[in-house]
Amino acid sequence: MLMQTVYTKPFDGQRPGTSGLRKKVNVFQQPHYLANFVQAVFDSIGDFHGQTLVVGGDGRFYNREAIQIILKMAAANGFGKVLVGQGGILSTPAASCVIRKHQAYGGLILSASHNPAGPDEDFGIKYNIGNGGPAPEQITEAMYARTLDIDHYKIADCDDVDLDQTGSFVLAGMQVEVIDPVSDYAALMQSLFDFDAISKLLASGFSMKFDAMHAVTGPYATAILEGLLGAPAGTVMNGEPKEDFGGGHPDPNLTYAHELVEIMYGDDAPAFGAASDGDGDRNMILGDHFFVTPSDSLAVLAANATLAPGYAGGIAGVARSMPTSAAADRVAASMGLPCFETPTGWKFFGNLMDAGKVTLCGEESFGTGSNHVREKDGLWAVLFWLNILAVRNEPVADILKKHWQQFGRNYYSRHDYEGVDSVAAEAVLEQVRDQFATLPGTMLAGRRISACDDFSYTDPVDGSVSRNQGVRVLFEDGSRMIFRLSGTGTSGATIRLYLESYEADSSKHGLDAQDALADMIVAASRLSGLIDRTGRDKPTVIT
Ligand code: VG1
Ligand code: CO
Repeated sequence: MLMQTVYTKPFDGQRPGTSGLRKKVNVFQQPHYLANFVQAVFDSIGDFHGQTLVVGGDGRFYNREAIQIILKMAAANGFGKVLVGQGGILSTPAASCVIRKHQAYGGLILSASHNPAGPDEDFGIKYNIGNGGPAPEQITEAMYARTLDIDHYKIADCDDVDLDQTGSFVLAGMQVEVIDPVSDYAALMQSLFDFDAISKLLASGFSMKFDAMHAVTGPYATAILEGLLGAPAGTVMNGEPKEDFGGGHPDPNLTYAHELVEIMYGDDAPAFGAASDGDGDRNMILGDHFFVTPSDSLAVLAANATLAPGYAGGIAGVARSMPTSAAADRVAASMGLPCFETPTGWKFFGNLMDAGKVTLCGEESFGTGSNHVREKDGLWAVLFWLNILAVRNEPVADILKKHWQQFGRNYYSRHDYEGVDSVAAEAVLEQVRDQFATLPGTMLAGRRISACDDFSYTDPVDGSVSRNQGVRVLFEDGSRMIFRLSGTGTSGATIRLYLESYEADSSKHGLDAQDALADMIVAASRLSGLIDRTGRDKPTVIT
């Protein structure tokens, strides 16, 4: 078999963002573009000779072509074996599960998560290390450095492989195993949750809907919810993965999952509704006419963790990304557990989990997970909620109301301004930074400012430091205003404004979050000059 060395030139802009390298499909389709990046990954991850690589993606347009290139490059670069999901499919959490279970050296996941898919939309790739989690910043920075001076890559000159039949074969001297993408993951879920109790709940007339949004969770949700747990056919909506995600935007929030939202807020609404994103790592949880914020969901899971068999022995601690509300902190404090605050992105949780410091992690961006894998996990969160509902036998809304009575309510909202001019977006953050010296001690939105900073994180395990992770205005009463630029977009800039206000008084827990935060919202846009600088008078998406 012929191994080729292809001479190439560097491409600009191959720096991985919050979650891998994401670009428009036509950028990836340029000759050598993907191969350059893959070679830069292989050149940055150490000695993997003879080891196993896991490969799979969310099924979006260009997934299959990308996998063919990666398989041939893995063979030429000396991997001993590749495990690839049938049809090229592996959800992000399933890829993490497979890496861990089969002790792979690492994995390449092809996804741009919830970003739209199709020939004119987005594609993405990220590398996960042997613990199953996203490569930490030192490694992604090494990959980026390598993309800047790369001059050749190695690839096997051979035919494409058939990804649609499970089984093993040899490709250019390397073993390839096409695996069922669901079975390892489903077995892991069965080991964590009480499937008998959930089956009984579902058989008792309890109604639910799961919206896979035409993305990767369709086969997983159908096999687990309708197959193993016996939920009626039709429980899973939009369960057929499509290369363009049905033309939709598979981001499980109140704006983009509107089909599910209409059902959950309509007549005869089911008791429980949930959705996941393009690559299966996000989740949205809804009750009958009730929305659970992701920050609250993490707090509820932490407070009720011992109700699920996989966590019956208790949890070691909790971690949340900095912009995520402090609702989980209150639960951790009451349970005497540590709570860590990390920068945005799942890669910062891996060290904490590996060191046994935390069991549950979450982000305000509809991400929740645990140390069962090293990624956030959409279906895992749905099953955890179902397990809690099966034990507590109460409506979702009642569980939240009781939670707030016990811990207080952290009113929370995120306002996204998408597709903003990059210079204007930087200027918004700079305007807030410019006031850091004078703001502390002054009043804003009826609250006294205690401190302002650019969030910086020192990893407690390896001591690495990540700076400039969000501009924060912190208040004495625990309220917060945070300005941050997205690291996952592919065109223009996205400003994320995160707002939080704590309310202990249970007579005031029934407000709409936008009403409860109205004064903070006005104050934040004045403080930052957001409207003038961006020309936008309202956010693109509110979650
Ligand atoms: C966003 C979210 C972040 C999440 C990341 C990847 O990043 O805010 O919390 O970890 O997406 O999620 P950013 O930099 O755009 O704010 V996923 O489901 O897109 O892999
Ligand atoms: Co995702």
